[in-house]
Formats: sequence, C-alpha cells, structure tokens
Amino acid sequence: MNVIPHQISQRLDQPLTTALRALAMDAVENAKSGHPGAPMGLAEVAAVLWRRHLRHNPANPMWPDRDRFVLSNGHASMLLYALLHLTGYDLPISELKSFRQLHSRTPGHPEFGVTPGVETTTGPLGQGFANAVGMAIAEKTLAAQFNREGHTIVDHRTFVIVGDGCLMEGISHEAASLAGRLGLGKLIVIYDDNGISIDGKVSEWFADDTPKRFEAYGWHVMREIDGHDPIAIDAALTKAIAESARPSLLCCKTVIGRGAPTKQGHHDTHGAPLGAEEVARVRVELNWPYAPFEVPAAVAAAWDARRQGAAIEADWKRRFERYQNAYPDRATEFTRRLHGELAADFATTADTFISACAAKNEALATRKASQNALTLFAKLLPELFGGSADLAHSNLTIHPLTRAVTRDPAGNALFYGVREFGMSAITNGIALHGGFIPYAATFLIFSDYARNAVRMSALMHQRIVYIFTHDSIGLGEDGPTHQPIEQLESLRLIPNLHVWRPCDAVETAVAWRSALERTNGPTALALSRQTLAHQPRTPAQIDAIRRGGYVLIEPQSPPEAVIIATGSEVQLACAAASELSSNGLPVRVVSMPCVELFEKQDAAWRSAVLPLNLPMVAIEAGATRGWWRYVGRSGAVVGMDRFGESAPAPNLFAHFGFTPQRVAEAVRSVIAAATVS
Ligand SMILES: Cc1ncc(C[n+]2csc(CCOP(=O)(O)OP(=O)(O)O)c2C)c(N)n1
Ligand SMILES: [Mg+2]
Repeated sequence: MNVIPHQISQRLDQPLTTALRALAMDAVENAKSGHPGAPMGLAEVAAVLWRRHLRHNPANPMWPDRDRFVLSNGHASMLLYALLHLTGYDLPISELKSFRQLHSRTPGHPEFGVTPGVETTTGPLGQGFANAVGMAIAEKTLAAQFNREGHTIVDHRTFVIVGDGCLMEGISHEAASLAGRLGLGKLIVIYDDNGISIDGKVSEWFADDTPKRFEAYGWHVMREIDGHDPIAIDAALTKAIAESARPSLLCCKTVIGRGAPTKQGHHDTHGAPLGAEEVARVRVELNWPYAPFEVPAAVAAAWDARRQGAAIEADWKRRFERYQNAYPDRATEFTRRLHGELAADFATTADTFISACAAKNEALATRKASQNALTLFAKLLPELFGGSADLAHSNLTIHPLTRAVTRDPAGNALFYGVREFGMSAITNGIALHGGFIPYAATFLIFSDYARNAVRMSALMHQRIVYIFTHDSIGLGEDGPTHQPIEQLESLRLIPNLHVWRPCDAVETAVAWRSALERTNGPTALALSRQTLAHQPRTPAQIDAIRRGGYVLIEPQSPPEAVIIATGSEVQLACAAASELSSNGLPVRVVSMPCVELFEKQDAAWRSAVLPLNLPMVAIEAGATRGWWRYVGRSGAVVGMDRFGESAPAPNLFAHFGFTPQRVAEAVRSVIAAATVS
C-alpha cells in the first residue's frame, strides 16, 4: 500500500511547514535554550518526508515493519518533537511547552526510551548516521532470514537526516564506506547542506566535495536539491526510494534559520533562541498570526497521520497473518526474536554448558573459551549477529555457523573492516532495530576508539555483547601501544555497562550467559590472549559467579587477609595464597569477574565475601584506581599505573611485579600494617 496520497500544493503545504518552524522557534524561545536554526531550515524536507513517504503509525511506535527515521543532527530535536506531536504520537503540546525541562519527554537531544517515536539517542554527531546504517543492515538481514516467496513481512526503509557536523565526523566515513559495500538500497540519507556550523561558515574548514565522496563509496547521490522546494524534495525522495541497489544521499541546499528575516543564514540561529523581536517578525514574515504553541485546526488535521498509519499497519498485519498460516514456525520465531526473548531451552543449555566447562578442567585462553560459548549459543540463538573490526581471527568471533552477509544475505556475521567506532555505533543500530542480539569485537585497547558508541549502548539500555580481547600486558610482544592499562577501569566508569573479566572457561561461560540474559544494557567481555589455568569450584561456587564477586579459595583456618583478583591475575592470587597458607598464613581468594554485578548484591553478600575487618590486596594488570575502594587506604593494589613494554608475556609479568612472591609480600605488609594500627 502506498503512503500519503496528499498532493503537494503551495497553498496547503506552506502553513504545514510554518507550523514546524513556529513550534521549533517557540519551544526554544520558551525554554530559553535550544537550536532553532536546523529545524527551521529543514521544515520543507521534514514535511515532505513525513507526510508523503514515511510509513509509520503514530499509535504504535514499535510496530516492527515501520520505516525508521533518525535525526542524526540531534540538536535539531525540536524538529522531531514537532513532527511527532503533529502527526499524532503520544506527545501532547504540554510536552513541547516543557522542552528541555526536568522529566519532560522532550529532552535537549532526542533520547531513545524517553519519547515515543524516537528511534535512537542522537546528539553526538555522526553516530545517528551510523545507527541508521545498522538499522538498514538489520532490516536487510532480517528480510533475508524471514521473507518467503509471496510473503514479505520485513520491508521498510531507514531515513536519516545528517548535518555538516555528522559528515565532518570520521565515523561518517566508516559507516558510509561499509553501507556502500553492503549495497543498502533502503537507506536514504538527507544532507542538510546549509554551509553553517557553530563557528560560522563551514567553507573555512569543510570544503569536501561531499557528493563525490559518497559516489566513491558506491552510493547513489543527488546533488544540489533545493531544500526549500517541496516538489524538488519529493522528486528526489521518489528517486531514492526507487533505487534498490545502493544507499542514497540527497544533498539538500538549505538556509539555516529559514524564515527568520534578519538572522537566517547566520550561525547565530544554530544554538540560541531567536529573541522576542525576531520571533515576532517571523510571525509576520510567514503569515502566522497564532499564539505560541497554537496550531490552527485545519493545519493540525492535515498533519494528523493516525488514520493512515493505522491502515498501513493493518495492511502489514494482514500480510503477517497470511505468513503465520503459511509458515507458523517461522512466524513464532519472528515474534520471539522481535520480543527479544531467548530460546525456550536457553537456561538449561547454558547450565549444561557451564557444568561441562567445569568438568573439562581445561586450561584455555578466555578468548578461546568465549569462542566456545559463542559457538554453542549461536546454534541456539540465530539472532546472534555480529563480527569484528578486522580481528576476527584474534578475537575468535568466527564459529562453525558463521555466514557473512556479503556471501549469504540471510547470514549472521559482518566483517566490519578496521572501523571500531563505526562498528559499535552500527551495532547500536542493529540492536535498536530489533530482531537481533548483536556483538562487536576488537582488542581491548581499541575500545577507546569505540568508546562513545559503547557509552551510547549503555545510555540506551541496549543488549549488546562487546568482545574485547588481548586484555593486558599478557598480550606480550606487541608492546605498550597494544597493551591496555586504563581501559578496564575506564570502561567500569560507564554507567550501566557490565564489564566482565573472567579468569577461566567457566567464568567466561557464565559471563556470556549473563550478557545474553541481560535485557537492559550492554556487556563488555575483557578476555585474555594467553592461556589461563582452570579453577576448580563447588557447584555453589559455580552458581556464585553470576554475582560478580565470590570466594574462590577459602583457607582451612579463618583467613587473615583477602586477595581480590580478576581475569589472568586470579591464578596468580591462587599461587600467592597457596604459598602463604603453606607458610601458616591463611588467606582467602576472591574472584571478582564483574565489579558492577558484585555491587548489585545485597550488603550481606558483599560483606560476607569481603569482610570489613580483614586486610585486603587487589591484583589486576591494569590501572589501580578503582580497587582502593575495596582495599582501603591500609590495603595494597598490585596493578599498573604506567605504560607497558614490548616483550614476551611471562617476562612482562615478572618485570612488572605480577609474581606470587610480590603478591605474598603485599599480603604480609597489609597484615603487618593492620596489626600495628
Ligand atoms: C561529536 C560531537 N561534537 C561536537 C558537538 C557539538 N555540536 C553540536 S552541533 C555542532 C555543529 C554542527 O553543525 P551542523 O551539523 O552543520 O549543524 P547546523 O549548525 O547546520 O544546525 C557541534 C559542533 C556534538 N554535538 N557532537
Ligand atoms: Mg550545518
């Protein structure tokens, strides 16, 4: 069914676009803060796209086959809020009146989960664009996995508006290059080519030939579209929609702040209210004699997309019912995946796998243990979809069922190339789209390249698994450029990110399970390159791993000190404890694979594992800062607050003092200090 039969007519359309301009300008004025320029400059583009092409249902923002719309230049948020309000989403005018205020549904930048109809959180420029690439990848792959001859249940487009800022950002290169290679024909990008960014005219610092750049990526590009001419915009969108083999870029020439008689075209309109005087002049200029936030009934009625949206969704539902009749199992699977539910036998399979890992008693690099987990879970969960940024053979993300989407469109793997930030923001888009549990992999050191997208996964509460291998100086000869020091601790600073650093195959299996069962946020797995010893555990200890921190070794007599360790340093802690115990000093070893989960345990658990009255030493081959909160000022941390060196791993561990002797010494010194005080 075709969208929007509306004819474009200047007579009707002008008041509709003026309503967008007025709502944006008035909300910013009312809030005394915000960005009126881009919304005013984009009014025609947005009106034509939303009224004539976007297939959506305001009454059901989560309908799976809706077109996705991403406003990558998130500072133009009032444009999106005005569109959502006018087309009939649950965003009343009172919310526009409380734009940018505490607890409103209209925060300064669009936030996923706060406002119905907002598909992703945007504001960090360029990432919305990469999210949109992820959504288009998800659509294409889901369609290939589920559509059947004569039964199309996944068939939607991803529209995205980007500004100069998004295209200046390096991530736009990463994402556009991959989108071109993947031939994402249903991705349509509109470039708000207004020649202005915050500091002024971009020609001073941004003189790329953007159309040529995108042509070089293999895109379908339309140049020099008059972004204030609805007929030209409509024609360009129609052409872009007809292009199915390549993503499209529509370069729309616009005037920032269009409609503001003395300020339009000037960077002053970018991020400040126009001021009462200019606002009054806009009303005269645009023939808009209405009070702030008043939308005349005829204009409101013309914008209302609810009836049409309901019809579009109803049409899809009929198609889905036919699909259900023809392919009942596939339909059930589609629904399960869209709801983000794990396969019914997930929990028992995971239990069996964890017990098998424990029984195997195998020394493994945790990256290898992670590959084993991925191999098992990929069989059970075809929604696992991901890849590595050109390190698949080091990150060990390839498993027997790996099928690259470039070779099999219904596949489950992406080869991201060397694009860590693009990969992670694309991964956010895949997660937001729905139908997949995505994962993304690189060396832990390069999580810094990906960092802001990882932060956005956490902010948006997305279920994503980051596989960060080569997690310490244990990677050896590649040297200090590749050896993470501050990365573990710095990832732990990101709210709502679970950082796991498992010490053996059993903890790795539990970490994967925990990541997959987590529905409200991402998980980062920090995994070793080098082989790690297997740790024997009782069933109760195995069960305790999910709590993030637990007693791994309890001496026969009451402990006089506690060693806390993570990952590769757990085996070191065990060696030190055994040496101390054989010398008559009973010491407990606590394995702390996930600090965030340990912190979520009740006080009884936490103080049972880490009794307040016992001296403590923490060991981690990384920055020491976070561990002081557990060991206290009289405790000790064996860590690294300097860069590493290039040498074989065993030599480095010895050189930097990660030896049982040094740890034992640290334990003796904290016991001595506690005895004196
Ligand atoms: C990654 C990132 N860097 C910087 C900013 C701050 N910032 C917000 S808008 C903007 C300028 C964007 O220019 P453009 O996209 O052309 O927007 P316009 O002025 O045309 O509205 C900047 C630097 C940001 N939001 N994100
Ligand atoms: Mg601009």
